[in-house]
Formats: sequence, C-alpha cells, structure tokens
Amino acid sequence: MVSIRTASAKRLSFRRSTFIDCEGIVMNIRRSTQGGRRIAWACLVGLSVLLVGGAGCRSVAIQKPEQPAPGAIRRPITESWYGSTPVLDGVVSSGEWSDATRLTGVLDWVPEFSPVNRDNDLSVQVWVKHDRERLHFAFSVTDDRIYGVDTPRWLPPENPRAHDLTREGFPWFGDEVEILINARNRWIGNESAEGNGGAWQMVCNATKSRLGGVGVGGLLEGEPRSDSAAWDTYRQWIQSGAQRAAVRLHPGGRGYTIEWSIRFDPCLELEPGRYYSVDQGEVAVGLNLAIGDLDLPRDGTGNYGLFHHEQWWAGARGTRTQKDNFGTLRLMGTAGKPQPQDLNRAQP
Ligand SMILES: [Ca+2]
Ligand SMILES: [Ca+2]
Repeated sequence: MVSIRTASAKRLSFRRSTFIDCEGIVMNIRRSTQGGRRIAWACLVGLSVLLVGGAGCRSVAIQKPEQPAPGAIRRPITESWYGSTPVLDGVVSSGEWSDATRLTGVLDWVPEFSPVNRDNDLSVQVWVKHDRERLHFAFSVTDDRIYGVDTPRWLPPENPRAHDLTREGFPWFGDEVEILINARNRWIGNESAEGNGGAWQMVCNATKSRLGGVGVGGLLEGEPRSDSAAWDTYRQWIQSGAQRAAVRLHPGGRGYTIEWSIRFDPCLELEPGRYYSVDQGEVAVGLNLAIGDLDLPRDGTGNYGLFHHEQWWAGARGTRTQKDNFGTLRLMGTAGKPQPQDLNRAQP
C-alpha cells in the first residue's frame, strides 16, 4: 500500500514539475523580442516534442481544474520536504518557499457552501515544508472582499457573540484558513479531531486572533470548541508559541498572506508521548485544509452563517472534518525537495 502510494505521489510530482517547465517555455516565447525569435522557435519545436511525446505534460497543461463531483470524497496526497526555516512575517519573500511543495486551489477543492467559479473571487497558493523542529505552511489567498476591512463586521444570525474570543464565539467567522492534522493517521469511525497532539483543528483568522484581539489577524482555538480540554490545549499552544502565525493583508486589498509554523512537539504526537522527528524518515499523517470566505451577508444567502465560501482540500461536503475524510501529508524526513532533473531520472 505504501509503495503504491509512493509511486502515485512521484507521478503527481513529475507531472507538476513538467507542467511548470512547459509553462516556462511558453512564457519565454511570449517574452522574446524580435532579436530572440530564433531561440523562441527552438523552444517552440522543443515544446511540440514535449506535447507529442509527453502525455502527462499535455493532459495537465490543457486541463483546467474541475469542481469535484457532488458526494465524491477528494483524497489528495502531498509531501513535505526538509527545507530552510522561513521568516514568519506574513510575506512570501523571493526564494523563501522555493524548497517547499506548492499546492493551488480552490476551484477544484470541495465546496461546503457556494461553489467557487472564479479565481479572483477566491483562490490560494499553499506551500508546505519542514525543518528539524517544525512544520511550516504559507497561504497566499486571493479574496475580492476582506470581511471587517472592505465590509462592516456584520454578525451571523446564528450567533450575536460570534466575535467573543471564548468558547461561545465563532473563531472561523471571517476570512480564514484552517489546518487539520491527524498525526496518528488512524480513525475508528466517523469521528473528528479530538483536540490534542494526536488530532486537531486550528484556525488562523485574517482579522482577529487570540494574541492580538478583534481587528488583528492570527491564530485562534479551533474545534472541538465544545470540549474545554481541547480549547485549553489549543490556547496553550498559541500562548507558548508551539503554533505561531503571521498574517498580512495584501497591499491594495483583495487578499492576504498567512505564514503558519507548527512545532512537532507537542503538535505532531504520533503515539502518546512520542512526536515526529525528521530522523524517523518518511511518516504519513492525515491532513486537511480549509479556506473560508465571508463577504457581504447577501453573498451567503442560504448558507450557514451567511458564509460565501468554505473550500476544503480533502473530503466531501458535510463530512470534511472527519478524520476518515482527510488527505495525506508525507513528511519526508531529512530529504530535500527533488530537483526536476531528479524526477525525470526517476521515470521508467
Ligand atoms: Ca516570510
Ligand atoms: Ca472575503
């Protein structure tokens, strides 16, 4: 099972890198000046060979992301490679995440509320990697209206205390990103995360936080809020820096960037008292990601909390917080991200 998954993940990685190469050649042709036409034609011939010879390249380059079929469970697999430690400042600086795996969404992610039809309504680039101590994510979110900045801080009909920073509040009410980890990568039935180092669900809201209050983006205790032990654990993780995040709204509006860092100890507890270490090599954990989008109340007509969108990397509508709906994150130990030539060499 592991080898099948590994082979499948390698194929996906190869296709992704090939896609980038093809895209690069097209961009080069577009940018070439009159004096560089000869080089451009050489690239064009090369591109034709790739399109004819490489079915993987052709299928990925031409296909647009499609929305998942209703009821289908999306089960993506991705990798986190060993890389440099990013600076948590809410800015994806040049080269800072080039050694990370990059994911994109959210047209083809799972819609909990209204489906997304345009990238400029809601889209995201996600990067993931780790160093010796911590798992790092970055999210660059395009969102055409930032709740509480471009809109009033309106309240949902379900909860007039949505912005209380207590267990009665709605931590995810706003524009937000959620990370869900199942470190044990096991489940019994249809249970969701318990809210401990074995499995958890945390929130990073663009405009409110535990450390900065309402108006300042950052981490908040996630689910299950109904469990005071889970809430206390999450709060302790935020206050101790076991999880840290930096949020910055994009200059000129229409989006925000989150950098989010998670310490293996205590947040990736593979077994009671035992935490992930890169010296273990490859370990697969359960992962889900959510991008929540609140705009104006009228944009969410008919949806819970009048949410406009909530797009999920893995799972299915209505069950996406269950551990059995998560995708897979392969933590690759001390291995760095393979370069494109390594991936080409790995193909049969
Ligand atoms: Ca940064
Ligand atoms: Ca929004």
